[in-house]
Amino acid sequence: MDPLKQLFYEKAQALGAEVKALLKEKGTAKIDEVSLKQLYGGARGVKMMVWETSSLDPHEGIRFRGYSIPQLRELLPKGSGGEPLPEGLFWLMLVGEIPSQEQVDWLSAQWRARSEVPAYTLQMIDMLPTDTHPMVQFVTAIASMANQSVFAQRYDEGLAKTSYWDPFYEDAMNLIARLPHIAAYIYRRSFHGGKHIPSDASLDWAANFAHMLGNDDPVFYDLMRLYTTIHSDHEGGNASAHTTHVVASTLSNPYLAYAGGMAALAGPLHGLANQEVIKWIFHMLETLDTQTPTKEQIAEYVHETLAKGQVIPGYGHAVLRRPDPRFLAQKHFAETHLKDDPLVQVVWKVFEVVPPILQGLGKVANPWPNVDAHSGALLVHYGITECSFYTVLFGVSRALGVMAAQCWARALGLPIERPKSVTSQWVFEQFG
Ligand code: CMX
Repeated sequence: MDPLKQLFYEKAQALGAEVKALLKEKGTAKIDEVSLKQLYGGARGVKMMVWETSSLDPHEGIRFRGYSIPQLRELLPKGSGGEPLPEGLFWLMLVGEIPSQEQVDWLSAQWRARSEVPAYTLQMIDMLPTDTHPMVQFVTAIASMANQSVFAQRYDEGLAKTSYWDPFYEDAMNLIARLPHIAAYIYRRSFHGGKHIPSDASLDWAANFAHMLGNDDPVFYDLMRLYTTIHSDHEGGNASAHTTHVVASTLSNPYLAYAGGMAALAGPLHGLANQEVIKWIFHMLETLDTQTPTKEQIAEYVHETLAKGQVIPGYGHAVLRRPDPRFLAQKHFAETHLKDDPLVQVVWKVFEVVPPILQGLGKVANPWPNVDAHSGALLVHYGITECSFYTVLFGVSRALGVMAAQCWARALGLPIERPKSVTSQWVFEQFG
């Protein structure tokens, strides 16, 4: 058994035994209540699932195994430019320990060794029209790999419930290893005439991804390390994580579960917002006929967007009640590396203008920017200008969190998810 798998097995055995004992003693203890508002309001805040890898506080933002993003930027093993290696975050999410440099090097090598994408998957991508949205290509490619699922194969052969976690871990590792290759393939075929760039075995997972996209600037390597670290996980209730969780709970294989999660990420209220933000900014600049709009001009454009009954993309959040630390991490990166970039400066001006306007509407729970408000401007600076690809980048990163979390779900033997629904007729009979 590989060292990470062995460590995970030991941790999972220990927690599994503790949970079993707790459930035996206090299994009927109440942890939450559900209001009518929550019933009709997307179950906001209802505590109804276990997610081991990260936890989201409305005011502090995301913590991965208890560590904030600034702490991770300090403590995780780093790439050449000083940003954390996503390999380290995956290790931390899976086993709850900050890994050593040697351990992340081992993981980089593992993912390199597992990275070969089936030829038929690439051929299948090539069958799609080149103007197919990159997220559609991505979901299709991921689902196509399901017939290589170790989990599905072992399940067919007859797998004991206590062993579900083992082949799930194998699929998770293979899937994560392949994703940058699939994403880069989609990018190069969609936007660079199919001129693909071979992988560089000397690079870590995120730097190699940057390389295959077509930019070998070491600062871009570092951006991709940071980007894939901060987008990886946002506890379990967000749409892409929760969808992956529900699908995996049926014991559908990890590829299909993650493809389901990516279909959820592709919605404009979730991951597609990173595409929408940059489209909205470019449309604003075109409408105003300037690359350096004043705050007054931006405010006017924001009011126009709201008057059309549309949302301001990149602002608001279902849980957060302050500027997203993932936005702030990207802002910090931009302040260090590209503070004079005109588009970045527009993003910062929008950050000054939008919150008071949204606050003034009196109904927006969180007027602050989320993760998607900043990423596009950074990507444009490094030549990734094709915004329909942005959600694929988010998706590659999200695999780290949801796959680690689902390894835990299988190890803890979490059952098929099946909450109770009610009809409006039932609601009125009770409360009308
Ligand atoms: N612009 C304008 N109005 C907004 C708004 C925004 N950015 N954010 C929320 N509102 C509105 C809602 O549409 C809702 O209006 P109605 O009552 O008229 O329907 C009202 O404010 C209350 O909504 P909320 O409780 O503040 O927000 P929700 O929890 O329902 O939704 C979210 C959260 C993210 C979907 C919402 O803020 C939004 O649509 N933001 C813009 C899209 C976006 O950036 N999504 C990315 C989120 C991060 C991610 O998952 O990647």
